[in-house]
Amino acid sequence: MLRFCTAGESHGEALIAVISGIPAGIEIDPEFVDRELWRRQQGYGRGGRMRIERDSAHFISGVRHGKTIGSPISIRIENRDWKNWEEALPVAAGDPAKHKRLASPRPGHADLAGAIKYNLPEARYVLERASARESTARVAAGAVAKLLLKTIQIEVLSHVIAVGKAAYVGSPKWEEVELMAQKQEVLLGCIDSQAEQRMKEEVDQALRTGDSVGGVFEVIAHHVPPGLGTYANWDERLDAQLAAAVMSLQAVKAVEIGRGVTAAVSFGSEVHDAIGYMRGRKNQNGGESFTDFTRAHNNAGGIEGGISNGEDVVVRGYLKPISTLRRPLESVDFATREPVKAAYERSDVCVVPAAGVAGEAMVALTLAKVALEKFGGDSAGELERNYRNYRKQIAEY
Ligand code: EPS
Repeated sequence: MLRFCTAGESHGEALIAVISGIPAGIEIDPEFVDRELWRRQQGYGRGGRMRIERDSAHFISGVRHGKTIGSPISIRIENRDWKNWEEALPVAAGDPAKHKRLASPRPGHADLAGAIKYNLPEARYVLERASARESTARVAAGAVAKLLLKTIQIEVLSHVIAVGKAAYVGSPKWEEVELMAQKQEVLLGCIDSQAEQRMKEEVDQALRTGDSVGGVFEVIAHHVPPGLGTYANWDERLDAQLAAAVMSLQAVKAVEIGRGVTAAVSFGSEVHDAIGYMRGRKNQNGGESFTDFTRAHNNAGGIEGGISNGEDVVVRGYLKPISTLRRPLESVDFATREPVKAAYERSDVCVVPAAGVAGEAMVALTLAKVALEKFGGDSAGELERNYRNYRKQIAEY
């Protein structure tokens, strides 16, 4: 069973990811993992922290001679900023005079609810763990999941479809999303440069006014075979698992599968993906198609009845604007209970492309889990063999 967890705080010594249940023999390319971490650091509107960090994955266990060995994989990512916080946030008791309080909670952040819940006098420890810095560890774990999925030909990428009110309308080709992921310079991660410029203007406005801006990313999982997940039990539905995984990301407030939102306000005839049959299709395009069944479009986002249907799986994450504002909202001082402005140290203004990369990680980890449940295998060879046999079975259907 694939499981993973993360540990670490935003300004602590390091972030940690532990992943277990990955079969032996999966090739681990550290450059690929670091490239994923780099992608998460990009985007127009990031704050000062991204100029400090050079996120890089240090594998501690579970990988030997470049391949997984079946035991739990642990990864450490250094926080370079730790050296600036060591005295303010020591593991030992330290000097209380050096403690940096977060004196007034930020509306929208975990600060107030977390401080009440953990019975803390202020919110420093809350923000340390609630911060989206934690998504770094998820991206490292997700990179391992992506390398596993590669053995069964599944790829996972994202692109940005909205920043504030600026939106991209359309359905990109997989190749366009692939090209986007290869770029060495990331603006806002939109495949349409005109829409991207409008997105940049939204960020510029937030920068000018001391505000922040949210948006929507779309994760696409390409070449997912039909049959992952099941309607048999509520918690085994693929859409439910993906929704929970993406919703768990910091600042995500809504998740959509395919065209779920517009489907709710459309007639059935406008929504459902009509089924066709094209004899020989699966043999004509180099093994890209799983069966000879065809679909008019993919409004279902590759999932029907909680099961993947062989079309690309499409999951959208809707991000609220970052809750740290340079021109802060009203709040209350933790100590005096007097009205004050919410705390501000430094912050990102827009994180939509970075959140998309974290979304890819969560989708990849979820697909890796359900793929291992479906195909099983303690080694890469066994997994591939089981996958090939299944492909043969569904091709003959
Ligand atoms: C983040 C690092 C953090 C935050 C951000 C995500 O760095 P710092 O707090 O040192 O500036 O900028 O977290 C938030 C947006 C948040 O609200 O907590 C990162 O590595 O992505």
